[in-house]
Amino acid sequence: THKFWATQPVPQLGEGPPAEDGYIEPPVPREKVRQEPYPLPRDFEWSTIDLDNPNQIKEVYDLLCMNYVEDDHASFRFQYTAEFLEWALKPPGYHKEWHVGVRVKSNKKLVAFISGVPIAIRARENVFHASEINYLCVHKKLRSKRLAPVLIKEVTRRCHLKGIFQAIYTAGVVIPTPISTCRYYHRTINVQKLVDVQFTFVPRNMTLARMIRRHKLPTTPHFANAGLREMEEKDIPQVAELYTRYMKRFTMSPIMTLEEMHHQFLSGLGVGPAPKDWQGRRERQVVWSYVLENPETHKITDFFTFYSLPSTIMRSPKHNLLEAAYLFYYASDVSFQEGAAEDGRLQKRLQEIIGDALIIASSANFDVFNALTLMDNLEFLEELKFGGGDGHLNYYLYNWRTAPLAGISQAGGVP
Ligand code: YNC
Ligand code: MG
Repeated sequence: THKFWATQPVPQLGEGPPAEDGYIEPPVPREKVRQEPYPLPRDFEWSTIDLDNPNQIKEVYDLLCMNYVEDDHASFRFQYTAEFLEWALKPPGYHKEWHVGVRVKSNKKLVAFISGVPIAIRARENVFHASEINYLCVHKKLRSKRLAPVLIKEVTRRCHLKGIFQAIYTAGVVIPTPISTCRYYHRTINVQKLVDVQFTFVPRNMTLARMIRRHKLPTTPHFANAGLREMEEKDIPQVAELYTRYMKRFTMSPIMTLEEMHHQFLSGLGVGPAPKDWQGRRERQVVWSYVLENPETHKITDFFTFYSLPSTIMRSPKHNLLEAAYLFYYASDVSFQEGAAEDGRLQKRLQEIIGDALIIASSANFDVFNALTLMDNLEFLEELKFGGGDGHLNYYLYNWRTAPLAGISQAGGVP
């Protein structure tokens, strides 16, 4: 039983599919929304975090770095970088009021956080404005005191004040009620390191040397001399068109404006010159975005993106940072060709472009490349030697009823 979630406008577990898609609670006019923040236990106070202030970004970074999501074995913990948080939490139209902190009154130490950013979502045939809720975190010393429900209610109140009554969020835990559940897949790049830190193991019928050979990647992408290049400002209109059309393949996807695409794909590129001959990476680079431009027509036919999200390695004497890349959005115009999804043409192209993403990630010294079982990922995961992991990610909608969704896109910005 879920004492808190039973009180919330979400489908309850085992409820069965609704007769019709739509909200659970109707929207409320601004003046009817609760005007005062929810009460906190007496030693704590609310604090809206100013992410334009590097000191405050650092405070969020420190909180998450020590207290955020770990794997089931407490071996790895996400280490979102300051530049990642800036990218994720300041998209076009963001509200600073949705960056909600809790501090200890006496010494002002930040001990909890939750955030929302605006997003437009299409779920089946409905489009609605929502908030994407992420980075819910309570300091390890304050766990199991029912602080999380207070944070959730407070961010909900602040969304309501902006006229937003729906939300999307993901979590490893199962609560009422997932609309979709995806599994993490991992493509080993640095075999030796991943074995050293016990992220992966040498299977019984294998040797380390064979495993290294099996995962070896070329140093130059397949499309290196056939129109592959970094995405640029001028590509955004074509990328947007490709994105919007490709996303129709899925039951749910974010709807992005040109400005939002620009933010998602081209901010967070880091500093310094682009890597030469596909080797290395920029300093503080968060997102990698590439297009395939037809050399004759100059049309953008494909694009793919991935982002960097390292994890702290908690129990290795040799290494303390796992450099992980995560597949983000991609699209191919091959999917618009009659019959291409059925006769293998789309599959082949996806294997080629995501294969190039792996090569670029490897040249940028990532240790592992992760992807979820969403979008068209099942078309290439096996062929490209990804292996299923033990992590799952559940997708949720707040105050929106719809039957479980098979075949979703990336649900928003980032997990
Ligand atoms: C979770 N991840 O079930 P019941 S994901 C939602 N998402 O309630 P307490 C969660 N609810 O079951 P703790 C949740 N985890 O009794 C727990 N809950 O109804 C529920 N971990 O609260 C739980 N970050 O304060 C239970 O638990 C109640 O002290 C228990 O705190 C939980 O960002 C947490 O995994 C997660 O920092 C803060 O364990 C803490 O354990 C922690 O006693 C490590 O809470 C980091 C971590 C979660 C990452 C994420 C998405 C969050 C979505 C929240 C829901 C948003 C709803 C939409 C709001 C906007 C609406 C509009 C408009
Ligand atoms: Mg608590």
